[in-house]
Amino acid sequence: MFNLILFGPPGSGKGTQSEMLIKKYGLKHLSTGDLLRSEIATQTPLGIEAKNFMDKGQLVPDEVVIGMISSLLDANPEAKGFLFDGFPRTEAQAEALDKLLKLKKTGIHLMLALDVAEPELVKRLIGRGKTSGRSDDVDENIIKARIVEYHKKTSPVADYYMKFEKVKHIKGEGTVDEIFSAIAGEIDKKVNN
Ligand code: B4P
Repeated sequence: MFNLILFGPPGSGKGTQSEMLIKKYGLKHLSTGDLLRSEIATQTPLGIEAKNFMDKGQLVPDEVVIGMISSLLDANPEAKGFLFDGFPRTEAQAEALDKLLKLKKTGIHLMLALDVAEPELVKRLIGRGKTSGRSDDVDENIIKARIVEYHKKTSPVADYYMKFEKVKHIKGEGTVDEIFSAIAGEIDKKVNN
């Protein structure tokens, strides 16, 4: 099994790169952002609760996202590995993920952290907001709140995995293909080691 975390601030390209990675490596894609948006679209109680947080640029409570990931790990026993996109986003989520994977006698093999400067993040998200219909992408104040939330709660997650020497930084600015080839290079090094 090969389990990968794609990490980075909002708009760093996690979703974009994940689409290409799952095709190349056949990993099961688990994007908490996509899962939450699908709960919102079908107006489930979980989606209605999550929307309140997402529309303000805040993280959804840990127990909600950990529960979603736990059910999906159980529902995919045949997966040859998982690509975690946008999860874990807090230290509590990272600790819970480690426990869940340990129960399955596996763990995280690599975290790839996409580094992108803040003005570029804001530019990309405002650009996406013009076409995506995502309510968290249209207002610059909400975008900035998401970036503040990232620095406060999410960036410590990289320090958590750094302790286990699992983190590689990738320059997240450049063309999508250039970034993809840097990411694939790190995965191939790890898999062939
Ligand atoms: P997510 O859905 O995870 O999305 P994101 O961080 O906004 O974007 P991503 O990094 O995937 O960017 P993308 O590739 O799309 O989170 C949304 C919200 O859900 C969070 O704010 C939070 O409220 C909630 N949530 C999700 N997971 C959670 C968790 N675990 N715990 C609690 N709450 C959680 O790229 C963005 C744009 O840039 C696109 O338009 C793309 O085309 C463009 N782009 C990509 N690569 C580019 C490049 N190289 N050059 C130029 N543009 C590029």
